[in-house]
Amino acid sequence: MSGRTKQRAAGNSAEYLGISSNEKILTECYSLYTDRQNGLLKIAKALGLRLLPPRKKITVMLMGNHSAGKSAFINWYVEEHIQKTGVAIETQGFTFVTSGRKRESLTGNATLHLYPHFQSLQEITGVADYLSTEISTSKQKRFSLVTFIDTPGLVDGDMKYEFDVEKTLVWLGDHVDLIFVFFDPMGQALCKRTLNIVEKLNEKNGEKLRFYLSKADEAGHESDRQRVMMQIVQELCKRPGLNKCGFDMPTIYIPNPNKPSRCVNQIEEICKTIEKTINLMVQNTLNQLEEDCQTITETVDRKLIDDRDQVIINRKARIRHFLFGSLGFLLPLSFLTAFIISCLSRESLAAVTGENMADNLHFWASAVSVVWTWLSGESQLWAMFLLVCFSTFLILLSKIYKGTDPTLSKKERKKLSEIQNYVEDVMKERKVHLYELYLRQCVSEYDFS
Ligand SMILES: Nc1nc2c(ncn2[C@@H]2O[C@H](COP(=O)(O)OP(=O)(O)O)[C@@H](O)[C@H]2O)c(=O)[nH]1
Ligand SMILES: [Mg+2]
Repeated sequence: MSGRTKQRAAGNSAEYLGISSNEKILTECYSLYTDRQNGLLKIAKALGLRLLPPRKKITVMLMGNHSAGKSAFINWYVEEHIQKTGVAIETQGFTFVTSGRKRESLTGNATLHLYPHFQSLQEITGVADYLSTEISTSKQKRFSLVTFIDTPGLVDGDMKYEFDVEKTLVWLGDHVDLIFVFFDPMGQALCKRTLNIVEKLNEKNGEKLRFYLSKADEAGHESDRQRVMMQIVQELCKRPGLNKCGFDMPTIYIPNPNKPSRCVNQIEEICKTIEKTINLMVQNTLNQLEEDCQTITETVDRKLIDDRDQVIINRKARIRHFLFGSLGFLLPLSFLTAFIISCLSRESLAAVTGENMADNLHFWASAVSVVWTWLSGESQLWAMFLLVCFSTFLILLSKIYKGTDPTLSKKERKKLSEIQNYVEDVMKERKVHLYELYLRQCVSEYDFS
């Protein structure tokens, strides 16, 4: 193998590794969460936690003037003619272009089923009838990890939509990973509507925005292109919300073998931006997995500690309940017995309880009756009243300690410990494996680039 071929083969294997690694990591992460038996979502739900499953793809929204080349770019990236293109053909609604097992076109409601979190978009702007999805089996570039949203071309003037296009685009801006704004060198480049929306998007999602001068091969000579670009940048800078200047605006065009152009084509920059965002998502997904495992372990720890504390509280409460309760009953009972015993002769008592016991009981009974005779008639009534009150108070006190909070059964504690062990051992091992896979891919990308 020649040096060059070897290099290409290595590059291809890195490429292959890149695709399969990121895809593999995301798919495995997804199944770690959604597994029906031991998935993190199921575990978390049982613990009263709410976790979200990781995403499997990034979402890229394309916006810009009518005929700026948005649909043509998607077709180029996917390497399949999915979206209709043409100056006269207007993309009326929002089309999600995503990869799947079968070539299919879905309507608005099916799209909302596929992307349930867009349901609130429908509630805000009533856009459902203008949503659609194109599923393609293409595996070109990084398409298996990207969903594109093709948006209606914007034009100034009276063009009326049945739904609020601006609101929809701004709402989507919050929910996508990247926003590509295409400016074409033709007349429409400085459409006010586009600039207004870009300004609004920049308020909250400035870091997602990327600007491109599309159809650069149609911009004439280099000097014309520079002039168009200057004009666009100046127009952008005029907007108070966008006054950051120093706009980076790669020039791109769809390569056409029948119409070679000498113009510099930076379309690969877009691919690199997509690639970087995918890598970032993979990293975030792995970090989130780590964080979620940690949350689960900590929740189980807290539950077990709280339960141990509750067992001690319950035990103390039960002892108090028993002590106050028995004292509340025994106190009046012992005085009553003393009076009964004092009425009995010592011999008849001895016959029932034995000599020793009879002595003790008789001593107790005579002590009580001596104290009783010391009291005057009214004081005896008071003493009885106080005795009843005191024993009622003790019984009420014991009732307060009756209610104990439930604690975990032995089986439940065992189950919690099992969950913890599973998350700490099994998940950790898979997590480490996935991190390794990701790092290996990064190193190989670095090595072969
Ligand atoms: N020369 C040239 N034509 C392009 C390029 N991209 C798109 N077009 C053409 O421009 C027209 C409008 O493109 P389209 O993708 O439908 O624009 P959209 O309205 O932004 O979706 C079509 O006829 C495309 O073939 C490009 O990079 N170079
Ligand atoms: Mg279009």
